[in-house]
Amino acid sequence: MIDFFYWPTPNGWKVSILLEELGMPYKMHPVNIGKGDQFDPDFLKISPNNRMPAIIDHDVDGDPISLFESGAILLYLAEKTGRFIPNSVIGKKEAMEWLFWQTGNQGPMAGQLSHFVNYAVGENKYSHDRYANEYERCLGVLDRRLKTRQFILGEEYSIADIINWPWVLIAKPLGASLENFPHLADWRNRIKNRPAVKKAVDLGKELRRSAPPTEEERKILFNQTSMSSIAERTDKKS
Ligand SMILES: N[C@@H](CCC(=O)N[C@@H](CS)C(=O)NCC(=O)O)C(=O)O
Repeated sequence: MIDFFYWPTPNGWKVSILLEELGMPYKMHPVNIGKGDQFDPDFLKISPNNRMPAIIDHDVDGDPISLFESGAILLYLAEKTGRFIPNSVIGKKEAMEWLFWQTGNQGPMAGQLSHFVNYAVGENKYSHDRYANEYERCLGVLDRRLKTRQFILGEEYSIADIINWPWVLIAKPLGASLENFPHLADWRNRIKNRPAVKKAVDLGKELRRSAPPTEEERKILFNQTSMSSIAERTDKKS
């Protein structure tokens, strides 16, 4: 059984999609990032960067093991089950390239863009444009890759698709259009129709915020330094 520490956002969906695709039993534990659950000392023990997703795998020889960072979790579960990852060295190399590309490029750019679209509306045009351009550039990278392929690694759906898809799903709310990226748009729809993906994106949808963030939420999410929230919350618990 997997303990799954989750909040319904694109980074959370990467792992919920793979768990659903694998049909692996899991128990979801909401990490309300707007309320500061990510700073709970017990959570920091498994996810030291105060970010979800994270998991604890109990189905191992010996003590349960914990993992943080979506790319590491996807790779671990795929290797463990031998599914959604190629067998060959070259195939794995390509999977790795697109996993690292997502966590080093598309993910951070989309995350920062989301900040300027949703939370710092109209406050800094230069920063907003910078992230919007970078996100759009990343959409172009994926579109070119998919021009001659059904999926990112070729004919087989894999963790390379699973990790890249959630931030493409929400292109429109991020202010981007897929009109100029027809191969990416087709790929987005192909994956969206998978039953496991539908179930995974619906996981915890009742938890999603329906109103703009409160001042408290802004403070927790956007004014983090090495000294602020973590120290404050750790002190309260100890
Ligand atoms: N590189 C991380 C990114 C995870 C991430 O940014 N998670 C966000 C939610 S989408 C989070 O937990 N934020 C909490 C915070 O900012 O304190 C991964 O791929 O797992």
